Amino acid sequence: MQVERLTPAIGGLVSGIDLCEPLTPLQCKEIISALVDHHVLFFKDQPLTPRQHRDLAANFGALHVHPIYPHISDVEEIIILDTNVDNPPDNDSWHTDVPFIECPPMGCLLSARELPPSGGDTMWTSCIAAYDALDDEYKLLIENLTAEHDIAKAFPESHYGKSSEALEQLAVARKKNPPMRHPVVRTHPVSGKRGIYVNANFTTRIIELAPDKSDEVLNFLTSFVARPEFVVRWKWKQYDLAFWDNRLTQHFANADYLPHRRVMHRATILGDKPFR
Ligand SMILES: O=C(O)CCC(=O)C(=O)O
Ligand SMILES: [Fe+2]
Repeated sequence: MQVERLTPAIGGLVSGIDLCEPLTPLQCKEIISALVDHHVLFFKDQPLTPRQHRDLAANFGALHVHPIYPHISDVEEIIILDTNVDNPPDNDSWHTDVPFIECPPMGCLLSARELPPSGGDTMWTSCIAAYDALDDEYKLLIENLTAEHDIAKAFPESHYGKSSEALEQLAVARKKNPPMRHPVVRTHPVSGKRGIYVNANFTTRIIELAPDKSDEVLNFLTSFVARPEFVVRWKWKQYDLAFWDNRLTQHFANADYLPHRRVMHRATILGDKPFR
């Protein structure tokens, strides 16, 4: 397996490995080590079936079943993101996945199934590189803060509650997933590096700060992480697979391709409880 660095901050293009075949323990170790180093890995031409996709992800931990997104009928761990004129894309804002649970995902494996003729690129940013670039005074200011993450902010009724069944599912998901608190700055459990762990989609407030100050800090941090020098942008081909470290990255899916359709499959690997 070889890894080509795509930018100084983030991104590795992996070659020399067939993910449709079962992985050896050594290959799993090499992938995790490359992931921790590069934050997001890209593998070209990996035509996985949903079961192969699930089994591949299961090498790296227990899998999450999403409370709202639809899944493959007999493979509940594989989310289907099928966006088109009737289901417009809404992942065009910077976020980390599933921060509303106590032990948010360590990583996600996203497979491109059907793509528009152009557009639909995805970007990832390194929240470690962003944290490193803050000045010391700002690092001190945010060091011991705690933020709240709310599923209701990212999955509003206006988009996800369009039928009575959908509304009911949303109500159940919200009840099961009340707002969750995590440190604003978390330490990566493998590399020991620190990074910013608030995002525009899910984070509602910083509990130690007055509302105005909380908004100010959140607005600053959630726009700072999107600076181009922390970002890698991927132009998908069918059956490309991205594996991102969801602990200290955020991603943004460009929503520039309607009226064309775009279909992606995602497996979500559970992680540890964030710590300072
Ligand atoms: O469709 C994409 O490129 C990414 C969507 C997304 O945010 C996700 O799969 O978590
Ligand atoms: Fe996402």
